[in-house]
Amino acid sequence: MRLSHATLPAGRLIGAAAPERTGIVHLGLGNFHRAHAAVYTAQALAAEPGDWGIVGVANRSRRVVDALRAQENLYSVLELSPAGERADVVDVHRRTLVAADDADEVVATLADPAHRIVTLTVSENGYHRSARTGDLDLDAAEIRADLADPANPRTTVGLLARGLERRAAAGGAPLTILSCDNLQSAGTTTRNMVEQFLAAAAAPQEVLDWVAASVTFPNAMVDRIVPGATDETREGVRRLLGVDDAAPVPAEAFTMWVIEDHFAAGRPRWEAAGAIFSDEVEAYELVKLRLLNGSHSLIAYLGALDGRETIPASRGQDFVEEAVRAAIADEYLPSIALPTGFDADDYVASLFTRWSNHSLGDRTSRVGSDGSTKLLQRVPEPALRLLHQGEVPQQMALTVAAWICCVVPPAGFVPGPVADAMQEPARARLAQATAGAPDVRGHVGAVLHGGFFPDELTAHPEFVSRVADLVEVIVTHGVRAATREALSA
Ligand code: CS2
Repeated sequence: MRLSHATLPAGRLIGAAAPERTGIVHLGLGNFHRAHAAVYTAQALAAEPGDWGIVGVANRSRRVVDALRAQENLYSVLELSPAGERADVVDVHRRTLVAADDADEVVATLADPAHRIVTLTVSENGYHRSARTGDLDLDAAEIRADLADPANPRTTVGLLARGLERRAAAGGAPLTILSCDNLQSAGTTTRNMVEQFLAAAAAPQEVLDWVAASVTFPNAMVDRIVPGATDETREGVRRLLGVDDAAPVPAEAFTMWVIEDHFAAGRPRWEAAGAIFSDEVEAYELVKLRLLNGSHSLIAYLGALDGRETIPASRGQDFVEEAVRAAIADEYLPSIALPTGFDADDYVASLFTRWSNHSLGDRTSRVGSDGSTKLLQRVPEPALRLLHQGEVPQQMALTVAAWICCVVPPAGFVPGPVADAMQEPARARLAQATAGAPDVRGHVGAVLHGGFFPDELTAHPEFVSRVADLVEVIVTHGVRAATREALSA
């Protein structure tokens, strides 16, 4: 029996018997959005009805859009924890689109003054930020294509910029663009990318002035571990709700959203759903990006090289736990000015519990995917802080070394099936950069000097050389030996 309003069991619906009006356009209809901001919005609407339904825009894939359309835009979130499981159905999407199929409709939707907030979950990779300079990557083929063809933007930054141009021309109703990705200074970064695109597109000065005056880009910290759906997710929903859901999302119970209250045209009462409005968002972002995400990358790459398929299985290895504890205590935590009243010990303890969630079974290959853009948000800044003090960040060097061994292994090294399952959009460029490297050290140098990391970081030979040492140990003696070496340095 397919999921629909008529078939779902009573009491399991989150949302409001809402009007079909939509105040929010969301770009990136993936799992994270559906288990995070969409749930907060549905709960906020249940607490205080309003015009905040969501137009959900998938980047390329029709799969989720087709599935949602076939089930009245409903889907379930299957919460998995050692304490048990529960499923709820989210009713907040009113319309869905696929950007790649209908860019013009997406641009028109962004320009429509009925829409007052645009939320984004397009992943670190979706912002086209240069690894070397931190500015918009004007050399990226997709950005060049969007600049050349204003009528048919394909990138998120291009869609936003063209949507803003059209909105300005249509009277310039104020708008909030709220990034919900794991980016440092997520709002400010998004503003920079969009403004740099508009400048490169030679947008009229009035448009740039209007964006500066009437479009806000609040920073935000987002947090919930959301793996990919599997057959077990669908079976779990069937068992708990008695319906077939073609677009369910598994998630942990924990969820957190800290947002700057800087909205140009109103917002849902997300605090009714537990969101925190704060002036210290950038501190929360750093806590999350470094303690959780930075450690997560280390768990993923060490675990993959040790043959561990899941995050809990990797985290359960003593050598991984020791490396992560050292990374947090010696390298990440000292780099952060904590938010007022924030208890770091409690937070770290809760992270180890969350990473131990075998019921959720989050995969090392998921967390290890897209490392070329994720690591940039997690490693360079805290690493530079230590390098400036004359110290070499051992665990961060290990993170980068293990990433290299997973996604661009030196000749003759076989990282294994878990690493092979990691998606890495830069794989081809990485292979090209390292082709012909004479030895392991040359291979590592080619990656680190190949434009994949900020120049400021790779200008430190002691860092580059430490990464090379650790890659050499991984390929000759294995990842456990390399971790022992990084821990004893
Ligand atoms: C993970 C995140 O994919 C990753 O690299 O670290 O998706 C992580 O699960 C979330 O940020 C948790 O909020």
